[in-house]
Amino acid sequence: MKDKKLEFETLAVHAGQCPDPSTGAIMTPVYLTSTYVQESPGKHKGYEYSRTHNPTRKALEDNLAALEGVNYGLTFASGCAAATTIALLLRSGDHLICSDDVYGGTFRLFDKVLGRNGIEFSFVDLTSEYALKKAIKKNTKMIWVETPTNPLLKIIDLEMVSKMCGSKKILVCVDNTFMSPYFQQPFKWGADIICHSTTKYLNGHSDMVGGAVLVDDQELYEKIHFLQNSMGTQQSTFDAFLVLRSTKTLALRMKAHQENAMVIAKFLEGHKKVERVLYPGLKSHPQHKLALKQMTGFSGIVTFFIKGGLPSARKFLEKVKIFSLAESLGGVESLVEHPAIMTHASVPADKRKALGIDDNLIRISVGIENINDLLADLAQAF
Ligand code: P1T
Repeated sequence: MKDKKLEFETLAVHAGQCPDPSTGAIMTPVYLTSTYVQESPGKHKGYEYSRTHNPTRKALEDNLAALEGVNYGLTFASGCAAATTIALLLRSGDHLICSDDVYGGTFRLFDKVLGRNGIEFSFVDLTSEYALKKAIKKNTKMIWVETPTNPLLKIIDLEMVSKMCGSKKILVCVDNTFMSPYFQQPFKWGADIICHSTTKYLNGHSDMVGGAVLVDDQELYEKIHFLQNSMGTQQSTFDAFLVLRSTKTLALRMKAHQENAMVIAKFLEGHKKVERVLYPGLKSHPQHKLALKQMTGFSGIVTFFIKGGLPSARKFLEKVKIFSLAESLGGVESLVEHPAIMTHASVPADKRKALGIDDNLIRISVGIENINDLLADLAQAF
């Protein structure tokens, strides 16, 4: 659904949904059904089997498409299921260029699963226009951009990447998980495909796992839907309902995440036990200006290097009380984690070292609790 007349907050509450025609129920029902009765063979109401289509999932898909400003949405069992399905647009012998700093599970999927089945992958520092240009080959079919990257929060210039790839018919896929469409809409900068781990900000309540793909082009949508239906990578109906409920408060939550994250980033920047802070909203971030250009906010993830190496990081992570030591991000509760041992353990140690995912690196997902409690918790953990 593309409705340019309505503002983001209004679309978040209403897009893709209307009161149930039979009861007036304001919330889209959870259509827990695997099949749909047909009047005559092939004569049905648009739904045949729930792997292919489901009304609850459809409401969420239309809602997310409206929020990203495109025509089509698809939802998946997880962010990784979404990535798998997109990457399988490529065939054996095709080449995909991926940002060098990405979620460890995305790296593992490309390097250890799809890479072993004939698709060629290069992991490149896409903050460098020169590096991207050099990496493009005759068989390059897709660029995979995570921006900000996980966990180092590098910003990749979406306009630069899209301009370079557009003329060469290379698809640009942007993983928009860290920003959510509230703070970044990659289609505005020329991306072809957007994906999300809806497990994170879109759902925001840490009670499900899911993924989404948003595209504007009908042919591309049909190709991805064909793959989804063939492989069975679709989102479960109940989990789709949970995300649909959650996007209604996305704007409110994102504002709260960002407000707290900015205070925490500044607190960390001034703390004597902190070596360096990475947060796109800080003037000290190497790409702060680019962040201001392509994002409308900075979201809630803050990364920092603690003084004293792994022992010091371990001590800090064991001492937090309100922050929970856990993988994932984007929920209303504050989380903290150690990328080298947790989310990015599947990235080989030498690659982590080259990227700068050091043993004293800590990643925080700032929740929406009261900022004074969060600051007090961090202060006591140091
Ligand atoms: O966990 P899943 O829903 O399959 O999503 C994978 C994924 C995709 N893209 C990004 C940017 C992600 O951060 C993730 C998952 N990330 C974590 C679990 C994490 O703690 O970083």
